[in-house]
Amino acid sequence: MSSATDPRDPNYIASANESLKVQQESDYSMLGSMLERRGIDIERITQAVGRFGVAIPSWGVGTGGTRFARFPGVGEPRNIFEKLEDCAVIHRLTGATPTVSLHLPWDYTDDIDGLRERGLSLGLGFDAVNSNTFQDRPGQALSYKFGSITHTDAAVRAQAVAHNVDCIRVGKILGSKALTLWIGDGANFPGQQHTARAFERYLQSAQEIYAALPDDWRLLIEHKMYEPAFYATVIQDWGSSLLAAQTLGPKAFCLVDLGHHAPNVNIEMIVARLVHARKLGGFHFNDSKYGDDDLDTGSIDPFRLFLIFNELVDAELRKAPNFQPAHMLDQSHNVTDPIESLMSSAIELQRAYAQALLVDRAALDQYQQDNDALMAAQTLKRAFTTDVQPILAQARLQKGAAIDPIGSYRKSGYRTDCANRRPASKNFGGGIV
Ligand SMILES: [Mn+2]
Repeated sequence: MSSATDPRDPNYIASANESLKVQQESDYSMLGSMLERRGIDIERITQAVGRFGVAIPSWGVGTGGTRFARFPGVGEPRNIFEKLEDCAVIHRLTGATPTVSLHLPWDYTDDIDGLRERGLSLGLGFDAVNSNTFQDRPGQALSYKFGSITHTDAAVRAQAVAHNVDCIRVGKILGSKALTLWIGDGANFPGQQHTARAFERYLQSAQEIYAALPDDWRLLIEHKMYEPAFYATVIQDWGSSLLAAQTLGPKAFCLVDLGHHAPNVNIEMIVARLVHARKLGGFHFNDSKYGDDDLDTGSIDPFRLFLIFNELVDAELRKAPNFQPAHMLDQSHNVTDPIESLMSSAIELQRAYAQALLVDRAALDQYQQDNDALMAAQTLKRAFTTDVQPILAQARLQKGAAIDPIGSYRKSGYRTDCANRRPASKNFGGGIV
């Protein structure tokens, strides 16, 4: 496409920002005055927001689906190289998504070096590699129908371990520093699986994967309450995840996918406990109403997202040991343009972060000390209800990203351009995790 309409072109973004700049400066200055009266330096918050980054899941740029159907959009990326192109658009417009999280085998290519180079040339790095032993690949020797690294058959376990070790190999070439391990293993019926032995087999297999990790890598253990196993899963909750991480060693951490809990579970409390245990490895951000809905981050319960970030900022400020959580999105986009959903989600994370930075922590401490429940809650609400939009836009403007990412993207015609040069493929793989 021509550089005049290419959303990846700095000149395009600069010209899209031109008409919005005056209003933005005015809004930012007004918010700056309001925050100053609360003893907050707006520029400090803007700088912190500008440093915040979240990884785009490679599978997120394609339309997802449900177990009923998938309704593909136009101009969808057909391979990992095209997915990177879309990720670059998201990053150029938001300035918030510098890395991509790959999923193997969906993203396998014979040209891993070329992939790294392509990422570099687009200004993208590679975050955690996600292994997949929850489905069979064509031509695969043994099936994962009854489990992978916890399977009763040692040969199936060995095959699944080997796949994870191969993910580490690919990740090393790309510059990744983490492997995310989520398994679909579990049982659909009471009695189907010996629950204790299945967990022991998990630890044994995970130990083999752990042994293949380079010293500067992390193993991120992702728990999930149910699905695809509907009675019990082997790594069902943060307790199982923490037990596994503590058993495996210092490179093993727990990953919290917001959708992988029962409704109403207090996720911010789980985050606080994992910070305490020095085992919070990272997040898969999304939102949900009923289960693992994989809806856009912040679309259903932005207050919960804020409360999670409140714990993260608290840990950051008190310099909690081993605290370097990875931020990744993990969503399925069924009715929206995935690029728009991912941009909006990255911005929602920055919003929650900015709001959490606004919490008057000295006041909160005192209210907690005095058992003043009402004022403690009000202190959080005051931060949460502050409209930080001008801060988010300013952070983007300072980085050469778009004041209005979605508006600028729509005007660019990027999707139409993709539709012309990426004819629909019938072979586009899965997108639900
Ligand atoms: Mn996940």
